[in-house]
Amino acid sequence: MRTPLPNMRISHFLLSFLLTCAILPPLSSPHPNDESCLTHLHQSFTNTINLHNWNKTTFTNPCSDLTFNLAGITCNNNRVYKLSLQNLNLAGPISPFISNCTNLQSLDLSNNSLTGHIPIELQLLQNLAILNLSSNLLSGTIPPPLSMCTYLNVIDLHNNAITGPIPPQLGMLARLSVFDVSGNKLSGMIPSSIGNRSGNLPKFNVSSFVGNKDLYGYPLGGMRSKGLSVLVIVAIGLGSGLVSLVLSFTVVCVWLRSVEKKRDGEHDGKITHMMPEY
Ligand SMILES: *[C@@H]1O[C@H](CO)[C@@H](O)[C@H](O)[C@H]1NC(C)=O
Ligand SMILES: *[C@@H]1O[C@H](CO)[C@@H](O)[C@H](O)[C@H]1NC(C)=O
Ligand SMILES: *[C@@H]1O[C@H](CO)[C@@H](O)[C@H](O)[C@H]1NC(C)=O
Ligand SMILES: *[C@@H]1O[C@H](CO)[C@@H](O)[C@H](O)[C@H]1NC(C)=O
Ligand SMILES: *[C@@H]1O[C@H](CO)[C@@H](O)[C@H](O)[C@H]1NC(C)=O
Ligand SMILES: CC(=O)N[C@H]1CO[C@H](CO)[C@@H](O)[C@@H]1O
Repeated sequence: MRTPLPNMRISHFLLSFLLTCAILPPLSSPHPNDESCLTHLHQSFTNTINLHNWNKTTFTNPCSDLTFNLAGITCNNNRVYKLSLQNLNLAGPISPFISNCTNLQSLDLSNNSLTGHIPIELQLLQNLAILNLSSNLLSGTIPPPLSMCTYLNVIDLHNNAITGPIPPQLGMLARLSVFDVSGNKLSGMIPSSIGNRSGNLPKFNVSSFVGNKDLYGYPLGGMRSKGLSVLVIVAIGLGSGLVSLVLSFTVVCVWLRSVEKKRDGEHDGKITHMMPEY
């Protein structure tokens, strides 16, 4: 009776193996949030010709080996963690459902033709470290709650049509090392939390802010604002008014004098004429 031992071992091993398989999730389980995220992104873009293999079937399991070649998508631990969709001629708005890609660390949609505003829902991406939306046609304002993404290292929004002020809250992002909002339509004073950062926080120079007509304050020039240009216009107006006043006064004076002289001359002549000759 020595044979049962190995048999028992084998059956024990088989049992535990089966148990493990039942308890652990399958190797590539699809994630409903990622599916929702990709489906809605795909729907909101109006030119998806360059999004190779982006279709309903692949969205259900974007991180499986079979659909490994989903354009621009990188996975980690079976979740979408990087979207690199630059230079793809994408148009249309950025879907707010982007926030369902909850493990996203890097979002690069740069150099496309995206329109609309920066979705405020980006604030829900708690792991977001890199945000590059540069060289698009985005308008609207920079959402202040972006400061909720505490891991943000990079905010690159250059070359868009973004309006409004720079939210001072963004200065709270301790890891922010690249900040570029050049070439937009931003206005108002650069908050010192961003323009003149204190302590060891990475500093941003002029190149981060240039090309925004109505933006002013350090490190851009001083009050290059509307207030000053209004003053200049008033000064020019007052100055030219004064000059024309002096000029017309002089002309009138000269004219009056010449008239007076003429009269005096006539008078003198008459007098001379009427003078009795001795
Ligand atoms: C989706 O793309 C995958 C990968 O290219 C392909 O195998 C599949 O047939 C496509 N499905 C549809 C519905 O187009
Ligand atoms: C932007 O994308 C276009 C193609 O759409 C490409 O020709 C150009 O080189 C890209 N620019 C940069 C700075 O990557
Ligand atoms: C953002 O994208 C643009 C265009 O693709 C690229 O030139 C730039 O270097 C990127 N910004 C950062 C901070 O990597
Ligand atoms: C920048 O900050 C420093 C220290 O907080 C301060 O002394 C300085 O006046 C500030 N510069 C400007 C231009 O605001
Ligand atoms: C501004 O800083 C960037 C790096 O953040 C650097 O490449 C660039 O040369 C600096 N520009 C000026 C004018 O100092
Ligand atoms: C499952 C899930 O997180 N759904 C969210 C996807 O994004 C939209 C827009 O932000 C939310 O409304 C959903 O709750």
